[in-house]
Amino acid sequence: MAKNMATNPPAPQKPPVYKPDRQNGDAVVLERRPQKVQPPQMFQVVMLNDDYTPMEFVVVVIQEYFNKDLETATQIMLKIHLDGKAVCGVYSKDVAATKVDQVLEAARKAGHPLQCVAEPLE
Ligand code: TYC
Repeated sequence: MAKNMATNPPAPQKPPVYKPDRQNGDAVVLERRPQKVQPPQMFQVVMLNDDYTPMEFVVVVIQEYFNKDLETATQIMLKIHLDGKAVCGVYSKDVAATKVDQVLEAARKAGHPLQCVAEPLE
């Protein structure tokens, strides 16, 4: 059988690849840019003393909403009682606001005047 070169498809053409010629003044420059993303602002949730809320209630609230064990919660409660206030935890803005809402709602339901606030850090 005679060879028929016309039936063979042409070899696929590769596109030209651009290669920077570092010998010829072409340089690849990777710029170091200053970090633009700032860490989120943090808020401390501060609980305040009063003369009426029972100590046991404050300890339970600190355990429940600030994930502290009994001993740590008792120490924080006593610090509030003696100093007038103490930090229960540090969180992002939304989480801190939620903690404040949860504490105020639990106090309101139980009929205690317990107060707590979120304060920005820095
Ligand atoms: N001072 C309160 C009492 O003697 C106890 C107390 C502690 C209240 C901490 C509020 O955030 C508080 N019963």
